[in-house]
Amino acid sequence: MTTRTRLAGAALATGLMLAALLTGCSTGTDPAASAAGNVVTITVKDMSYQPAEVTIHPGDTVEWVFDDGGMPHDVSGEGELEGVLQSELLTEGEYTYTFDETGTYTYSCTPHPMMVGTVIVEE
Ligand SMILES: [Cu+2]
Repeated sequence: MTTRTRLAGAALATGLMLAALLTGCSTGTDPAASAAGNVVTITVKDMSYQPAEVTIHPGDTVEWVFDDGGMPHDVSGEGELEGVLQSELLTEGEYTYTFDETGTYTYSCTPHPMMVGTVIVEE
């Protein structure tokens, strides 16, 4: 075997390994999607949380994205999350909170008490 053919063989092997890695990667992300650690986005706009109710798994994170044309809102937890689930008053940007325990959690907007939302955390 000459040096040239050995190099060609190595390049081919590397290509096959890359292909195997890429294939393994794409199939590997699907199980991860159902595992804990997902991020669910709620948009805060039009004087409401959209969607107003989400169901997630323990370890998942909820991200509230504030986008209501300059109208300030917050996320203010009720019950056991009072003072824990608590964002600033925001006109833009986002607030995230990770729910580790199962349960049904409600929150509202401090200046607009009619704005309410629910996060259901279940296995
Ligand atoms: Cu509000």
